[in-house]
Amino acid sequence: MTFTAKPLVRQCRPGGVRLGWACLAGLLSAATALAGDVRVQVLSREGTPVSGVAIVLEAPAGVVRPSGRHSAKMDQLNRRFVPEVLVVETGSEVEFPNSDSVSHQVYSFSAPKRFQLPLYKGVAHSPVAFGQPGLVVLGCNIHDEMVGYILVTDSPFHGSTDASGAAHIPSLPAGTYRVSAWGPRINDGGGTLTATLAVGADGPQTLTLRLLQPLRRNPSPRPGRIDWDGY
Ligand SMILES: [Cu+2]
Repeated sequence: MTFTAKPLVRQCRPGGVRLGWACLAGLLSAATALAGDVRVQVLSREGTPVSGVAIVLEAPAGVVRPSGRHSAKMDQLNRRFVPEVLVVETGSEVEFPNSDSVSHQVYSFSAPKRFQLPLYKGVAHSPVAFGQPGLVVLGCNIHDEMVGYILVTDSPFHGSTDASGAAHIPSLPAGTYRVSAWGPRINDGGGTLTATLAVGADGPQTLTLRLLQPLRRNPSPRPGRIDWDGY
């Protein structure tokens, strides 16, 4: 069946970044997943998969929510954050191992979580807890080109798109969900696409989000300017 996504909501203002109305075309179809599973696929304007897009499904009122505090990992490899975009539930802890041969000094000046990890290699620091929802923009004080993102969400129903442009969110209770898709190279809607998705008891479903605007060449936002004095 055909599903047309509408720019319904203004939401996802992570890290104080104001994101606008979404504009997208959506297609909902049957897929070969388990009942209650949702697959969200993000395609570029040209139809190629878009990886590293954070997908969050906000549950309707009354849905029983599983506990979602977890441990996660944001690695550093080849002078990049891996993954570039990580989605965790509020209250989760994230490790920041450095798998490079060079040292990194990781920091965030984003409002939901300000922290810095003094220059290190390997596993030198304790995991960092993320207790407030929003977008945390990561930088390295040594390598200005490094940028990574941690989207902290109150929703336990989330994922990020893989190399095929797809995110798989399993075991959703039936109901109507608000879907948001954020990516650092998405131009549409200021970076966030939104849609509503009805998940039925009978239904594994795929929601395909096709971008209307070309992708940005460089990820945005960038880490905030840093001032180590007094930090
Ligand atoms: Cu670095």
